[in-house]
Amino acid sequence: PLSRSLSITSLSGLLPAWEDDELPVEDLMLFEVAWEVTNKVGGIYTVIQSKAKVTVDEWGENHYMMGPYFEHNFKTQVEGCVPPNPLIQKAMDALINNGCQVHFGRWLIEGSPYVILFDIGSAAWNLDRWKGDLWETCHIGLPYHDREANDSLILGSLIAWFFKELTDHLGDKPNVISHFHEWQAGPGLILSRSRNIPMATVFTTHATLLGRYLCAGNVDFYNNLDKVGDQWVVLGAKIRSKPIISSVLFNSGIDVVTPNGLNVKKFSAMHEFQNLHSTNKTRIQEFVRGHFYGHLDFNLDKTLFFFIAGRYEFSNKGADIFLESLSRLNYLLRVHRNDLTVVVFFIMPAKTNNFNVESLKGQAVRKQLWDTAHTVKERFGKKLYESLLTGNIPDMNTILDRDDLTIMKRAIYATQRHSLPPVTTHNMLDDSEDPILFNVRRIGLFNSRNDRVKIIFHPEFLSSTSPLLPMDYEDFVRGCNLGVFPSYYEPWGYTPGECTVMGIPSVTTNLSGFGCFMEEHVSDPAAYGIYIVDRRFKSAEESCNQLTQFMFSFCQQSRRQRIIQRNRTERLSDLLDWRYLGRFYTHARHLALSRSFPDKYKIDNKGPLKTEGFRYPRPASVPPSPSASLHSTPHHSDVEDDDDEPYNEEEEAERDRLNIKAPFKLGSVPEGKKK
Ligand code: G6P
Ligand code: 1S3
Repeated sequence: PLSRSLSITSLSGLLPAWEDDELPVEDLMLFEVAWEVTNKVGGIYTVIQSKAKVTVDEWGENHYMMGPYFEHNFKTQVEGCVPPNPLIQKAMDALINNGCQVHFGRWLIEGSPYVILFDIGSAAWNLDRWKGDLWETCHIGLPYHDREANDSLILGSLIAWFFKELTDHLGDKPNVISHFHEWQAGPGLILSRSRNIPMATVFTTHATLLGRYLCAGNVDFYNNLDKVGDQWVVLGAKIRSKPIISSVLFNSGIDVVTPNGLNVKKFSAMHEFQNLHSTNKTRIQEFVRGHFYGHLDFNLDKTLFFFIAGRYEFSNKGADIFLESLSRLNYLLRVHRNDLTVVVFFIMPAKTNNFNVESLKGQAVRKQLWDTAHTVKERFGKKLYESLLTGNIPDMNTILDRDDLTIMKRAIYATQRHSLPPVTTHNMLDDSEDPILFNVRRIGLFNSRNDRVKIIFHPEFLSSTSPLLPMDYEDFVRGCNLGVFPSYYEPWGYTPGECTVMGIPSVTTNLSGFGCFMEEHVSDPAAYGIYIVDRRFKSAEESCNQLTQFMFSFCQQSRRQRIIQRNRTERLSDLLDWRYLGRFYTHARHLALSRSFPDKYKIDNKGPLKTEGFRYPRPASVPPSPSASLHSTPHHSDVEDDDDEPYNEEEEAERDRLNIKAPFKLGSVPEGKKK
């Protein structure tokens, strides 16, 4: 019989009543198929890569990931080897002997999973034949020019071929279960099923094309969900094959909702993450010193760093309401004569023509000032030393001679600039049409002296090898004060989750899976540094005001309050740990096996998953603010740094901890069989 496919969507959801029976993984082989295996494109890479460890812990040598082969990715991320299981080698050989290239190795990430990677180019000559197969099987026609859809068909055909070869030689055992992620892996699933390959299958979607396209347009998506069917037809004509592949996959409905987890790192010293915040913040401050050279009339010790990052979908990711709210925040900080400055980073990749000269010059000027200070310091030190050797305190009025003063004056003159610090760090290919720049011009936030909110648009993902801002994303996030992700279309949204596990507060929305998940499981998310903007039931104007309020009240916190809040934020990490959230995937696999091989695999809980109903209570140690609208944040102070107050971070953390009953028992998660 045809194996029945499971559909899962990455929205937040209910927690399963956990079954104790573990799968006999020694009698099974698990394959996980995704376009983003060893291939970073977006959020799905994070799912696959971060989940690898818990999956390998459970499945050991019987777990394989499959995806496209790209030479650069293979060379930089994979250690090639021979498959230890001869059946895998045999199935690969069947393809290789027919002129296709298939590569095997260990992906060098935590858990070191095995990967089987298929070279799309080497099999492209089969494309027409495989298009014919797809048409005959399920009447999906792929347009000639659609590279993405064509590539996914080649990958899918190779994978279905591999599974056919593998299962033909398996006999009764082991049983195969394959898990396909997103529509790019869809053809592999469709073809496997149409060829009656005896295996259990799971399909996970991470975002729908329909949602992406409609939300990015001018459609009031969430209030017109009943009309989505019509839009599907309209879009089907526009983007053709992809929605059809998706609709074939969605036909069987949703069985399990799988919240996205992370591989949570726990430091042995409780406040190590606070120290990391401090060191990385210093690195960001250095960059800012260069970027704003000649205009550094704000106090870096009273400067907060906010950021937004992700795929450049301007309105889906909420960059539109973020900019609008920043303009309002700027106004509020100015009228309240607040001496705080907020530097906001937009990290969203756009088409560029490398860094711009002004940004590079800024860093060069900063470096030159540093070198000058160093030279003068050396000369000063030498003279001081010689003077002390002769038993004299030098005359401080003359210890710096004319040459020293000249060097210093020349360095200061070099910092003069006749333009404002640039908003963008790169030369944009589409400067006039770019939505962020267009809106920055509209609201007039040009990094002028009077503005309390400064903007830096870095239209490229961060890298530690960048000559401009040499930091990787993780270090950058750790150094910031607040991540702002006011998404409109966001099935899950990893960015605020990543902030949380690093102890950095963030803004999310009740239209994102992450925001809904937090709303469900944390009594007062804002107290833990998770600010949820209502974009579901409020107008855009009201959402903007709410976001502005969140940011403004964040700006009013003292340093001590920010530290307390970071401690709390970090405490939510357990909730996002794959060791816990991996259960949903395990449950989906149980369900798929029980449906495909009912004689061998049984599951008690066949119905929809049930919530365990836990909630993190409000933290008890710091009294809430009298203001109802701000009840969640630690109480505000007019003083930026009330460091004189006796304060013991460890005690504070312990007090909160005692108030929180463990929401779930991590011990109840099967550790898996380590092979
Ligand atoms: C960490 C460090 C402190 C530092 C603080 C800055 O907590 O341990 O030494 O003062 O970060 O916090 P802020 O919110 O001002 O970036
Ligand atoms: C998608 O990636 P995105 O940023 O295009 O998949 C992610 C992983 O499931 C999800 O977190 C995100 O909301 C989706 O949008």
